[in-house]
This record gives sequence, structure tokens and C-alpha cells, in this order.
Amino acid sequence: MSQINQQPPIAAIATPVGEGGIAVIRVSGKGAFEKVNGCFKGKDLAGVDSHTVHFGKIIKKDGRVVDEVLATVFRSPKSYTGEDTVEISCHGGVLVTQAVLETILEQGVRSAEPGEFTQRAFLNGKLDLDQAEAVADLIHAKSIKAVDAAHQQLEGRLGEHIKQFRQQIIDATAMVELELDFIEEDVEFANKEQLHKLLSDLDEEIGRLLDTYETGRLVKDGVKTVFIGRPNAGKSTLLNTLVGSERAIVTEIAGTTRDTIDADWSYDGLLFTLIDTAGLRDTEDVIEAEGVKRSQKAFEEADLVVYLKDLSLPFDNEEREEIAGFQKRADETPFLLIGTKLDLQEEAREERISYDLKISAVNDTNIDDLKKKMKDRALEQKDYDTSSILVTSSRHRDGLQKARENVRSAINALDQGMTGDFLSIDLRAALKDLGTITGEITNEDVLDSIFSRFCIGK
Ligand SMILES: Nc1nc2c(ncn2[C@@H]2O[C@H](COP(=O)(O)OP(=O)(O)OP(=O)(O)O)[C@@H](O)[C@H]2O)c(=O)[nH]1
Ligand SMILES: [Mg+2]
Repeated sequence: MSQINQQPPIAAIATPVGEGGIAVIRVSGKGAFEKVNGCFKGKDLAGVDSHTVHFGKIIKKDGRVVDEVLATVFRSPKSYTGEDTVEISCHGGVLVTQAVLETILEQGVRSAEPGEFTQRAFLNGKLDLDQAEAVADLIHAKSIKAVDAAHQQLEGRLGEHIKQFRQQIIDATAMVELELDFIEEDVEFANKEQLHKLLSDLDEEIGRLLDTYETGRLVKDGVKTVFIGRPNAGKSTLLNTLVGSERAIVTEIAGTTRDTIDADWSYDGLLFTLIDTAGLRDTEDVIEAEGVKRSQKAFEEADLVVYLKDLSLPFDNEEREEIAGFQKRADETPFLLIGTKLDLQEEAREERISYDLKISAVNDTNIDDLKKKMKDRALEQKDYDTSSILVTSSRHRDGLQKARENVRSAINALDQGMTGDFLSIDLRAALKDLGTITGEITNEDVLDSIFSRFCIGK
């Protein structure tokens, strides 16, 4: 563990704003115990053991009691930030909590910025940068699978892979430098083949990790699922059925939905963002035409397209072409063709068109099958194994991609018989790329953008 650097104390409310049984105010930094002592009537917090809890009162300078509290003491380096820390549990009223915080701030403690506690934990070597990011992911997670992925990253599973890649590069560099040492004597790479193998293996392993990004992104951000189809096909009805509330307006009038409507929905631990759209048709109505445009845009960004076809109506040619177009692009954007209103008489029985499923939202027919199909189709052809680590952040993907490019460039240099110094440059660059992921190499802008995603008090 690196040296702990205790910075001036900061404080913030660590629990959400609102009424609750208790609220927690966190104070961390050099002199945290003495500062809290200044407004705490109870034991001398600077004198007690680490990881102990003490009852007392928070008192204003004029002697007024603000609240009765419990103060938990964590001594450096055994705290979340690595610094001396006090966590004050007070009564969970909005005003009481604010008053306790203000009383502590009056002791000469500064308000914490968003994510500043975690930033200090990172700077003190308590967490790698990817682990710090996992803390934010965990807090923002909207599905159980996203929680799992964040936990894996928080446990350091991604970091382990990166460390292993770095070690492989260091091994390769050592082989290259050995050759450089003997350059005068004109020795060839003693182990050119071995070096080649090491680098190709590395290229492949980085590639395997990169392949998990598509799934990782879906698990973390949710599957953007667009319901598309003719007016009145039953798109809004299906959205309402899945989310279990009347989120979208449903009427028998074609052209009811004018704008795109989003709703979050979870199935089997996976988050879906369902997007109901205006029915696709040529229209004179300016508002509806704008809605149709938005439907098309939603489709372009979709991770899954669900095309709904009213089984009680015959096909028209345009519709046939549209469906064929979606099917053709199904490799890029997974696609489901669903027949709706199965409870009505089937007019659209078309032998050439095969439905993935026929449903009735009114009778609840095949809705469970549809849910399962949506998940399977979204994750189809994706490298998905719950036990394996997933790359979920585009920042990590970018770092891995750059590292792989540099490794490939080193392989190229080796193949072309270039001298060791060229290889060395590429390998050093790859090391740096990997270092940006775990935070060995970083700069203020990157840190600011990462920690600004956090809430205050984390
Ligand atoms: N019989 C039957 N009617 C349904 C079913 N699903 C939807 N409907 C009816 O079909 C009509 C249109 O449904 P919506 O869900 O508004 O259709 P939409 O695709 O959102 O239509 P637009 O918003 O106009 O594009 C309504 O009267 C619904 O009650 C079904 O499974 N069976
Ligand atoms: Mg609608």
C-alpha cells in the first residue's frame, strides 16, 4: 500500500436527502477527530480506539444541542479514504442532518465535492481507478446483473487482468532490453520466437477481454429496445403490459403515440429501456411526422428492435419491405418480429413471413415467452458468462484497444526485423495505455470527469 497522505478535513452528508431513521455525516482528513471534538459532547474522539462507536451530543458554539448522535471512529490507514475518519449517525430529518453538518463545518471543515472521499481513497492507494469507478457503477446500478458486474470490478477482477497484461509486457521488454545490451556484439534476439509468442498471446488475451464490452455495455446501461410498427399495432399496449402500469396512452385511434416514450423494465436481472414510438406511416400531420422521425432515430440507436404486426390486418407491400429490411440488418441490430392481437381473427396469415412469436396483450398469451425471447435475442452472439469479468466502461475499452494496437505494432516491428529500440517504444506505450485503466497513469481532467459522476458524500 502506498503512503497515506492526510489532506485537510472535508465533510458531507453520506445518506440521501429525505426523512429516514438515521442519516450519516462523514468527516475525513487530517485533524478530523479534533475538529469533531470541537462540537461533540462525549468522549475525546482523538483518544479512543479505531473502529469504536461513541454516544454524544452535537453542540453549537452557544451551547445549544443540535442532536444526539453516534460517532464511529476510523483511524488512518484503516478507513475508506485511508485518512482519519468520523462517521456521525444522527436522526434522519432533513433539517437536523443539515444542522449537524453545518455545525461541523463551523469548526473549520470544508464541504466535500462529489466523489471526493472516493478520490482520496484512490489517491491513497486504497482503490485502483477502475475499482473507484465500480463504486459509482454500483450506486447507479439499475439491475441485478449491473450490480454483479460492478462487484466483480470492485473486487479487482478487471485490475487483475490488467496487472497480468502489464507483467507480460514487462517480461517482453526485459527480453528486448537484453538484446539492446548486447547490441555491440551483434547478437540477434536470442528468443525471437519466444518473444513473438508472448506478444501474440497477449494480443489475443486483450482481444478476448475487449470482446466482453458489447455485453458489458448492455448489462451496465441496459438494452435499448424499440417497439416499432404500424399505427394501432399494439406497441403502447405491450409497453404498458411489460412495465405493469399505464405508462403510455392507448386508444383505438391510429396515431395515438406522437412522441417516443421511455420506460425502464427489468427481466431476469437485465435492464431494458423500452422505447415506444409513433407508428410508422406517411402523414400530413406535422406533429405525427416529427414523431415518426424520432421513431426512426430511436431505431438507429437501438440494441434490440421489436417489430409489431397486427395479425388481424392484411400486410401491405410497404410493410413487407420494411420487415425484410429489418431482417436483413438483423446482424447489426437484433430483431424480433411479433404478431399482435392473436385473440382476434388472423387475417395476416402470410406463409412467407415467419414470426418469432404471436402474442395477445389482452389475453396475456405468450407474454412470458416474449420476455425470454427479448433477453435471449439481445444477448445472442454475445460473449456472456456470468462468472467472467465484463468490460463495462468505454474508458476501459479505449485503454485496452490502444494497448492492443501498440502490442500489434511491436509484433510488426519484430516481424520486420526492426531493432529493439523500436519495440521498446511500442511496449512502453502499451504499458502506459494499461496504466490509464487502473490509474497508475492519470491526469487531473480524467480524474475530474470520473469523480464528478459520484454523488456528494461518496
Ligand atoms: N384485441 C386486442 N386488441 C389489442 C391488443 N393490443 C392492443 N389492442 C388494441 O389496439 C388498439 C391500439 O393499441 P395501441 O397500443 O394504442 O397501439 P399503438 O401501436 O401504440 O398505436 P399508435 O400509438 O397509434 O402507433 C387499442 O384499442 C388496443 O386496446 C390485443 O392483444 N388484442
Ligand atoms: Mg402508441
